Amino acid sequence: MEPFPDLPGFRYWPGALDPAAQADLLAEVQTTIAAAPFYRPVTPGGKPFSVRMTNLGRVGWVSDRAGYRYQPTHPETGAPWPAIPARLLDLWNTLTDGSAPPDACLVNLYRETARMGLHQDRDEADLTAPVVSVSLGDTALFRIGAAEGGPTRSIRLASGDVCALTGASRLARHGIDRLLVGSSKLLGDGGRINLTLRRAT
Ligand code: MD3
Ligand code: FE
Repeated sequence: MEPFPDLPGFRYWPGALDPAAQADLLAEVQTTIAAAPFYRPVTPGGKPFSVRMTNLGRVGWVSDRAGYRYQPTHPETGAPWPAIPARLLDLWNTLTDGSAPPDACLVNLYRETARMGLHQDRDEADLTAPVVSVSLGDTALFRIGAAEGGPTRSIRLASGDVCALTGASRLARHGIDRLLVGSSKLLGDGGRINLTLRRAT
């Protein structure tokens, strides 16, 4: 569950969700985000992300020319984000035993050429609160290394895999190099959805 001694606090449960649980979760997320369509954020420098995004929860992570932040409404529709489904809150409770509940769930959609450069997640108020990530659909080549820099390693995140970033790994540098296109049939149109549960405020 803590597979890498050089990344203390990185917890990984391959296959945590069986295929039926993956399909149920995906269906609920798709129904829920009908009210909060995927959109393509831009970096503060104005460059569009290749990943499309939406959010669930009291606040959601957004990026635009004004910077990165959490806000209570969808940047294009102005509507509040839909609630985080109970099954995701249950998963958080099971895996983080007793950590205060998440108030944000970023939903990332990767089509075949989408990627995410190496970065740290530091827009949350309490950087000691864990992050929980759930992968659905095509396998991704995930890259992660220590907060201080130095070597990185590549990990395949497949559909149904869950990881939690706690302790020192919470500030790890990480990104998505690419998808293994066609590796899963879960998403009808192909690609990958990643859900990250966070305590943002
Ligand atoms: C390591 N998402 O949304 S999930 C992100 O697959 C993000 O969409 C990737 O990086 C994705 O910020 C990676 C795994 C993950 C999520 C959060 C982390 C790894 C993390 C926070 C700290 C360290
Ligand atoms: Fe991240």
